[in-house]
Amino acid sequence: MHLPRNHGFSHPRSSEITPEAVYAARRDWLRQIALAAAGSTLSTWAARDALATATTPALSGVRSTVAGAQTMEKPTDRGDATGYNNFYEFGTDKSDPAEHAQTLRTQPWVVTVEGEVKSPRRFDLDALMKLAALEERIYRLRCVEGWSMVIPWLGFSLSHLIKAAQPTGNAKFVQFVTLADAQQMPGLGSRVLAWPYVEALRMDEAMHPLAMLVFGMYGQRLPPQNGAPLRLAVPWKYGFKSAKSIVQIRFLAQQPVTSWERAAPSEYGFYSNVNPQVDHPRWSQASERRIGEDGLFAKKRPTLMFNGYEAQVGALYAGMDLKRFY
Ligand SMILES: Nc1nc2c(c(=O)[nH]1)N[C@H]1C(S)=C(S)[C@@H](COP(=O)(O)O)O[C@H]1N2
Ligand SMILES: [Mo]
Repeated sequence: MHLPRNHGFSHPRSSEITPEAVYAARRDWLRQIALAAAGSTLSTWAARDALATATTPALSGVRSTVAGAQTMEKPTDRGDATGYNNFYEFGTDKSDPAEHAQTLRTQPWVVTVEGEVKSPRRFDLDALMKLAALEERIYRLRCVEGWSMVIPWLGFSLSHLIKAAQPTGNAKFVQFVTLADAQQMPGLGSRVLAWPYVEALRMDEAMHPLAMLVFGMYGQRLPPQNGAPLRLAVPWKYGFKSAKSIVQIRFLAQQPVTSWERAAPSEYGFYSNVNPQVDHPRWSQASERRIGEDGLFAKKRPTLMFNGYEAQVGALYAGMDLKRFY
């Protein structure tokens, strides 16, 4: 699993027990129950998912022409992408976010831009969404735990927001601070991470056109469990860099410590680039399971350097020792 050693929880271990296979079996079982209940109740996961899909506002974008933004792979089923999540503010089980995030209040939503900028600013969601034309991009997301998905995201390059923010010449890093509201987020009662969840990118990484600010997926606004109303998608890095439900963007002169580095510095580095040659201390990162390729017998896929985006982003790391800067 994703959790550091000695964190005080008893969790199933990584890859061997294929948590996604367990999840898939449970999901199929819940679908059976939902069918049996035949609409008489909304208490099952499948029925709730159907309702959530039906009530999430539509969103559309033009097909992105950014190089690398259109994998030809088949997108993961929406139900899997919205039912199997990591969003620890709502709990550490994969089903917790879908179950507990539905009450997240995303309106009004303000994002403050601070730190090394010409002048600090506040953006409401509408203002942010108007900074550039929305695009659809189909990116793989590779979780450090060994599973991956293919998701049609809606948003635009983070660089548009960075340009609007007018960082000063001192800005070398961008930090993303996410919502931490104990009233809405039951997971904040746990000490598994220090809240708020924070992530960061080096400035040139953040300016890369593939680094995406996301407002929607599958032709709709983001569901709460996927990080509504705005999150990152940084496709060449492990999933935990893609911070959800962002409320603050800070430009910094010094490299900040991220939540996962703080929790377990020997397991999670600042860069977190997908790299099949650098193992997690407790498991191999050489292969992955694609969610939806169900079952215990589904073949693992080899993990690609930079999650398959090496041609686009490799130059950002030229000359760096990626074993040291993991
Ligand atoms: N605020 C916040 N963002 C987060 C996380 C989290 O726990 N809290 N989990 C991360 C991890 S580990 C992954 S793999 C992705 C999962 O995104 P998805 O649920 O949309 O697939 O979100 C990332 N963003
Ligand atoms: Mo992850």
